[in-house]
Amino acid sequence: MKRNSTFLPFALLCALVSSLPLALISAAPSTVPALRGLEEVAPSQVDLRQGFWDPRVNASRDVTVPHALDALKADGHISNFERAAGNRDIPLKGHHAFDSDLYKALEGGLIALKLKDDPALRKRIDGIIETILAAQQKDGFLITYFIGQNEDKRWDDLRLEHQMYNAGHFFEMAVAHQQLTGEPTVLDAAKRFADNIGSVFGEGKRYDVDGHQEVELALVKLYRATGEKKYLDLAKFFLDERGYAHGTSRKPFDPSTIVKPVKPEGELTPEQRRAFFHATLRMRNGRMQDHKPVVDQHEAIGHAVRAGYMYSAMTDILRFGEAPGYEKALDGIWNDIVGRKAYVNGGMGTGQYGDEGFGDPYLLPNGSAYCESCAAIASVLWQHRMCLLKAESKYADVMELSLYNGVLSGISLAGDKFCYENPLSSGGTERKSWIGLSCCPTNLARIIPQVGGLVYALGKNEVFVNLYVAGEAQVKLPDVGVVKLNQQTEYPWDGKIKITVTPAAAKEFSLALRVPGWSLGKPWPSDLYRVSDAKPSALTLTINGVATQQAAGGDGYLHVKRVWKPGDVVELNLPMAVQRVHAHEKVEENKGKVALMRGPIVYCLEGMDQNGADVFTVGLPAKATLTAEFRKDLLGGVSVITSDGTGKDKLTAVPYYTWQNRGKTPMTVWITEP
Ligand code: FUB
Ligand code: ZN
Repeated sequence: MKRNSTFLPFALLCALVSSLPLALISAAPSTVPALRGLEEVAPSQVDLRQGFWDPRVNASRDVTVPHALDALKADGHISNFERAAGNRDIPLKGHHAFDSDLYKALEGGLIALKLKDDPALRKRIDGIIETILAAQQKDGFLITYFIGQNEDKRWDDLRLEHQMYNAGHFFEMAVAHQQLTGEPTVLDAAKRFADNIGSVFGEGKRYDVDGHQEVELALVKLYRATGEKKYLDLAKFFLDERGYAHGTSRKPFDPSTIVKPVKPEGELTPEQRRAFFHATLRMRNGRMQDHKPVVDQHEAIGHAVRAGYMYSAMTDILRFGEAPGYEKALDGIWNDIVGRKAYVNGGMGTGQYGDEGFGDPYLLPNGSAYCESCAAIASVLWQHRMCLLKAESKYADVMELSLYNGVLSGISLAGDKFCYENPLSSGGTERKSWIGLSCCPTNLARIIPQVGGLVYALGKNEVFVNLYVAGEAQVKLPDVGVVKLNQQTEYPWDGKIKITVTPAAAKEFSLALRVPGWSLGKPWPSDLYRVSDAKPSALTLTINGVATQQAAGGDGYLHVKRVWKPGDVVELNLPMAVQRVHAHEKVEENKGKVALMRGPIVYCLEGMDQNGADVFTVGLPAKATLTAEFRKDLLGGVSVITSDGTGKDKLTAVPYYTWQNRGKTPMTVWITEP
C-alpha cells in the first residue's frame, strides 16, 4: 500500500550531499523573510562543538531520538500508521494525539541529522516516514485515529481530539525534512493535509478551533517553507476564531454559557477530580484560551503548553503579517507571566485548576509546581520569537533561564530518562525511562537539537548574540556577506567569552552583545525575583585586547559598531558571583527563603550532599559565605556552590537541572534563610 512512488529516500539524498563542503550542506532552503524584527539563524548554521551543549545535542541524536523511536514503536505509534495504510489486522493503539509524538521524535532526529550525519538513524527515519506517507488519504487527510475507524468523526470534536495538534506536528516535521534533504515529498504531503484542513475550515466555511494550539505556529512554518500565503492566512484564521461561538459564521461567544465546576478543585475526590479535568475541556473557561478573542486576552490563563504555542503563533503573525491588537495582548500576557506567574526556573503552570495550567497571580507552590517540561519548551519557543520581534534582551533572559533550568531538568544527563512535571521541591523521585503520555520526552527530543538556532539573530547589518555558547557559526548579513563567529567560553560556568569575528573582508557592521540580566543583578526581568544585595558586576569588554567603554542600550545589548576585520577578537567578561535570590513578598511559600543562582543557573539542595541535614529545614543564613567551584567529575561537569558552615551546616548546592541523576533523594530550590 505504498502510494508515494516518487518518494526519494532522504538517506540517499544525504549520502549524496555528505561529501559537499559544510557551507553548501548547511545552506537551508530559502524561507520567507520576516517583515518585522530580526531574522533567525538556523541551528545548522551554528556548530556547538566542545561547549556545554555539544554533549547534549549529541545525546539527542545518539540516545534520545533512537530511545524515543523504540518506545513509540513498542507503544504502537508506528503500527497505527501501518494500520491506517491498509493493514487493518493491526489493532489501533493509544489516544487521539498519538501521531503527534512520533512526528516530534522524527523532527528532533531530522534537525539533529542536519547538524551531524548518522546513516543508521537516517535509514530508520526514512523507513518510518515512508510508512507515514503511505497512510495519507487521497484527499490529504492524515490522522490515524480517524482512518479505518471513526471516519465520519474526523472533525467532530476539535476541543477534545487534537486533530490540528497532530496536523501541526506533522507540518513541523515535514519542514524539518525539507530543510535536511531539500526534497519536497514530505512537505508536499504536509501541503495536501493543510489544504484538506483549509477545505473544511476558514472564512465562509466552518468556524472552529482546535482544543490544543499548535497548528497555528506550524502553518506559519509551512508558509515560510512554501511561500504560499494561504497557510499564513489559515494560521491567523484559527487564532482570530478563538473566543468566538464557532459554527458556520463568526459569531460572538456568550460567556454566560460557560459551565462552572460544582466545587473548588481542592474539595473533589480523586474520581471527581478526574471527571472535572475532562469537564474543563468543555467549559470554555479559559483552559484552552478560547474564552475571549485573542486580542482581548491580557492575562495568561489555562493550559500552559497550549498558551505558549498560541502566543508563539501570535508573535509569528506579527513577524510575517499584520495583526492589529496582537502586540498589546502579548505584552500584557508577557507582563502577567513574568511579573506574577512564573517559577524561578522559568517553569510555568501550577496545576491549581487541574488543567496543567497557570494558577492565580503569585500562587507558586513548590512541591506541587506543575512546570511541565513541554510548558518550559513552549516558553522558550515564545521568548525566542518575542526576542526576534522586538530585539530586546529581556526576552532572551527568560529564554535562557527556561532553557537551562526549566527544559533541561526534564531530561536525564544521559538523555534517556524524562520527567513530565518539574517541581521545585520533592521528597525524592526519579525520571522515568518512558512516559506513556509522551508529549514531554518527544518535545525534549526536538528542542535540544534546536538550541544552536537560539544563539544568534540578524538585524540589518547587525549580528545579535543572544546566548553565550561555545561553537562556530556562519551568518550572512545583506551588505556584508558571510561572517564567521567563533565563540570560546566555559559558559554557563564562567562568564568569560571570547568571540573571533571573521567577515570575508573588512566591513562595517555591528555586533550586539546581550548583557544578561543576571550580570546586572537582575536575573529575572520583573520584581517577581530579585537579588538581595545586588551589585551589577563590573563587566569588561575588549576588542583586540584594547578595553572599550560601552554601556548597554535600553534594549539590553552592547552595540559594537565598527569596521570588523577578519580575525578581530572581542572579549566580554561577565563576572559570575553567587546570587541570593528572593521572591516577591506575595509569594507566600517562599517567605523567609532564598534560592541560589550563579549566571543563568538555578541551584537546588539534594539530600545526599548535605551530610545528613534535612534540606527542608536546614538554614542558610544571609551572612554565610558561598563559594562556587567547578567539579569536572560531578554530574557531567558542573559548578557547585558550597556554604562555609555559618549556621552550622555546610551545604552543597548543585544545578537544579541535574537533580534526580543520582537516585531518589529529597530536593529543594528554596532554602530556609534564618
Ligand atoms: O495534549 C497534548 C499534550 O499532552 C499537552 O501539551 C500536555 O500538557 C499533555 O496533556
Ligand atoms: Zn508534555
